[in-house]
Amino acid sequence: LAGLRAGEGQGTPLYLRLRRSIEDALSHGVIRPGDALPSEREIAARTEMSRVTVRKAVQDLVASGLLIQRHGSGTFVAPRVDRVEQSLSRLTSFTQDMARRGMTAHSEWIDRGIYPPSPDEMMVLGLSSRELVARLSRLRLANDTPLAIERATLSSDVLPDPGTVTSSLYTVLQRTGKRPVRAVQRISATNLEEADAALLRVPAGAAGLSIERISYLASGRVIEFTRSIYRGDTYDFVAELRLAE
Ligand code: 16G
Repeated sequence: LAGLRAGEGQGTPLYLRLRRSIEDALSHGVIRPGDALPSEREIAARTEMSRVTVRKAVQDLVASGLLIQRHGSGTFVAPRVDRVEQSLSRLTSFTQDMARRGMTAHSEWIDRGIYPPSPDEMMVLGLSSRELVARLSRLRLANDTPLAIERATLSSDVLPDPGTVTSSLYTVLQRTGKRPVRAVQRISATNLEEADAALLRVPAGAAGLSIERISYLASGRVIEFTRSIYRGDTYDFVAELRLAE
């Protein structure tokens, strides 16, 4: 904490100077991921700033995801999420991907139900407006860290009761012989909107990867249309390339 005194910088609001000092302490490893921050009162005493100023600096850093607050136990430096490397040549499920890395996959449901299809769902899944779709929207977490938001749509013939999906969608599809064998995936850059950023616990506007996956059965029928948002700070997609003929 010795390095936490507000830095120089005439004209810069005090809370911003304190915020920068804390950011510097973080980037220089003076305080590390998982460390507890001293109490507001203690920081105020050591930096000779008011508690209001200290609170504002801390709240700013909480909002930007660098610090986290746990009720009753204080403020901590957010744990660092190691980047996840994801192969682009294998068709796997989130649960499988995480298990392979020794992590446990969890989902928090955003929505799970049967709906009339939207025009793009009709087009991609080859459905008419009289048919219905199953929508599964989930926040996907690994070891309690949110990594992605996935919004999957399947025809309701394929998944008449979305309630049967409690953990892995692909495991449920496997049981009914409808696990996809091929998929086309499009990845593009995006800046996270406020609501998605809040779910993923990153600052609004942070970098994200928007991924569209259309999955097929061996027969060529489209089985799944998924639109996902992955955190840009945790994912590396890796593809193996071979010399073109
Ligand atoms: C992957 C897929 C998603 C699929 C999910 C099933 C992307 C980019 N990829 O995350 O399309 O629905 O796996 O996972 O979204 P599960 O079997 O663990 O539910």
